[in-house]
Amino acid sequence: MSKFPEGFLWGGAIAANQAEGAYLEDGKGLSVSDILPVGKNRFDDLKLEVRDGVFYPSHEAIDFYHTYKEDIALLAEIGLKCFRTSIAWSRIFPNGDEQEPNEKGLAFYEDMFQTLKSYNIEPVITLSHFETPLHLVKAYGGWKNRKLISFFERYCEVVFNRYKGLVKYWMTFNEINHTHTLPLLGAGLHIGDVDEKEKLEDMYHASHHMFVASAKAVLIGHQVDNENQIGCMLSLSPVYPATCNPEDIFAANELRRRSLFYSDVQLRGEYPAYFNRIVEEHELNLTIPSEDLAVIKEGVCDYLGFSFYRSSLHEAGMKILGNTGGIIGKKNPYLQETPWGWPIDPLALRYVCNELTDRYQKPLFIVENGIGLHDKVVDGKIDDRDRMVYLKDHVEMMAEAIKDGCNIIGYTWWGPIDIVSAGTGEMEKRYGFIYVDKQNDGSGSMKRLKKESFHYYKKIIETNGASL
Ligand code: BGP
Repeated sequence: MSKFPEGFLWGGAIAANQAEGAYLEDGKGLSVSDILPVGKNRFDDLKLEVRDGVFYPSHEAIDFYHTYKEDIALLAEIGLKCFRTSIAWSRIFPNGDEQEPNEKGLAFYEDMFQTLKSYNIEPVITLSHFETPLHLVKAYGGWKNRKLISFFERYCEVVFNRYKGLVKYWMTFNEINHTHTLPLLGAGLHIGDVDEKEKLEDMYHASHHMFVASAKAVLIGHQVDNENQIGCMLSLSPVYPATCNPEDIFAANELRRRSLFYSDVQLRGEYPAYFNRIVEEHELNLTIPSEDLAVIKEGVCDYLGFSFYRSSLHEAGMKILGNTGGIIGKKNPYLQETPWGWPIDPLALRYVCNELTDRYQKPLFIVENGIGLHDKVVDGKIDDRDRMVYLKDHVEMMAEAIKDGCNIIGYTWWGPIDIVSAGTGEMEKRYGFIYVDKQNDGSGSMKRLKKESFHYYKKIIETNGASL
């Protein structure tokens, strides 16, 4: 018997910038993701422009901009109930600060959402998935500038109205807690050579403006259509203390709070008490007007969307500026790792669902979970057993969390079709149930091929999680 509620949203998730390609087509402007080159050091030595002679696999990606109809037809064969993607903000407002939107961009997403609906697939849409228009970074300094609030508001008004009746599930900022760990992607911040205090001030101003923008999005979204469900989205792989030394336990919890700070504000509608101490200890000068606090209070998110891939291990004294998103910490001897060194820890999914339910009593939406592997085509087939095991183990833990009392409304596997990796910019880190013949150097036929896991996920969905 299935342990999953009727109507559970089984799905898959991608982001516009990692799949669509066509990075300048039909009037699209550059976003922060478009200027990141390939390679694991892609976040070092950032230049705010596309550079000659540098290879950007994401500029073509898997060409989803042109192939979405065929790709959605394939995804529909799996039986997805929902599909998460983002709207590339710079397709709608190429520079981010215009008054009038780009019709071609709006029409593209309208057709994509209609295509999804024609298969009874519910679109789940992220308003900004590492996709701040680059112009807003260069001309305004990114989200540390409060002018971005009104630009985002205008963007939200336009898309909520245009897609009324087509889209019900929304999320404001993807992994908003990456404001600290990946400032350019998370908050359009190009951190130069400044001291720690200034860095923190920029980051906390940026997150504050994003909180206000997110709250305004919730208010506008509800006003346009009271059916709209608008969530926040965080990277929430749990943090364990490295030992039972109370110092490590305390340090791990402190680090955890730096991440949960974001959902504390977006779900409780106020800054947590522990924030005062952060401000005092770093002697931060922050401008947080009381009118903003009223907006944050009113625009509380409807649900908590989060990504979960692994757990991390933390000990006292580990130097971390900011929060946990993206941090792996010490090696955990009890866990196996993916080829990219990410600890595999399904039980941690149950752990984190319980932690979040206890803290917020809000619906949870697991909007990213998956494993990057080196998939090899042998005799026209791809045997991706490790992906099936990962999927099975995580779905099992999700079922346990539901039995524990967590209200989990859906699960979207990250990258149901291979896409470009956010961390490395490469194709080789594949998450898909559908293989795309495109290689790191840009070669490949772009053909799609079902992996073994395609059939496995289909069976899980067909049986509403009963057959694992
Ligand atoms: C999350 C991002 C995604 C994504 C995923 C996997 O942090 O929201 O955009 O790609 O992680 O990471 P990677 O692509 O680096 O393997």
